[in-house]
Amino acid sequence: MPLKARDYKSGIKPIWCPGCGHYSVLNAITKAMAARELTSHNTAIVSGIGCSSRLPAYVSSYGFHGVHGRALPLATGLKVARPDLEVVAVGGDGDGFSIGGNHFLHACRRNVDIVYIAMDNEVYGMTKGQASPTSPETWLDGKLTPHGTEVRAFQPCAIALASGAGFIARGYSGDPNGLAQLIFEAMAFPGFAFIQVLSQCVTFVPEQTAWKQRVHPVEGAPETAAEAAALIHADDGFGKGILYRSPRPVWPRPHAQADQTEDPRAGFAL
Ligand SMILES: Cc1ncc(C[n+]2csc(CCOP(=O)(O)OP(=O)(O)O)c2C)c(N)n1
Ligand code: SF4
Repeated sequence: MPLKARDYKSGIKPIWCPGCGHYSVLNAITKAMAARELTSHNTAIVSGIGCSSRLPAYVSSYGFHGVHGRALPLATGLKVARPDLEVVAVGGDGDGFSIGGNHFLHACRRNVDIVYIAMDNEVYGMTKGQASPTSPETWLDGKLTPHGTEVRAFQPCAIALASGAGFIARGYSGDPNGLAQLIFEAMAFPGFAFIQVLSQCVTFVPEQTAWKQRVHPVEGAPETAAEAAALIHADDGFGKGILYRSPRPVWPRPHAQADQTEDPRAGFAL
């Protein structure tokens, strides 16, 4: 009998703040898992550290709660070793774009067949509200950035495109059904699929509840990278939907797998 979204919940109660956007991302992931008829034993959710990175504990699947900023190398290694698994990396903007920023660039360019969901609340939630790479330049926090960050915000979708990602989408925690559809499409995409999810932190950036008035569907369906670049640069950062979808060969290529005839540990005294 097909499983329902609720069947993919682990039974561990999330400890996120009431109203945190990450609840909706969890719901969207389990909806997408049900729609794709995944099982607990053919799915692995991998994370780094942060409020968002607690998510694997809440899903009934294989999970790995790793080291801060290292969700993508963990997910990459897992998918290369176990291509039969649906591997989903999750985490926050701090985890993925600050300490993990270099891994993000290389995951986009390497094109291993994994899904990466960055739950972007433009702040370090877990460590109590410091600015992150995606914090707006003018974001004022009286104690920590009293004059704003005075640093240009990181643009995850533009950087994903420039780094070679073949699937780039933006979702919103206030639209869990739309987000579930994007995750479904990302899982179906052959190659690295990146979704930036605007996922509000109601505790440290309560003004993000106004995002619901700002999000809008993206205009257009770009077919080339140049068209996608134009769309992403023209967008105000609140356009949700698929910004780019263009498959290219995934890594590892079939010949690389065929060459691995010997146990790589042979010769080592274990
Ligand atoms: C190596 C290392 N550096 C710093 C930290 C402290 N730390 C834990 S979570 C975090 C940032 C979390 O922010 P984000 O990834 O945006 O997730 P959120 O909590 O907002 O969901 C930081 C800096 C750590 N755990 N390990
Ligand atoms: S601190 Fe922010 S990100 Fe963390 S659980 Fe609370 S609302 Fe969510």
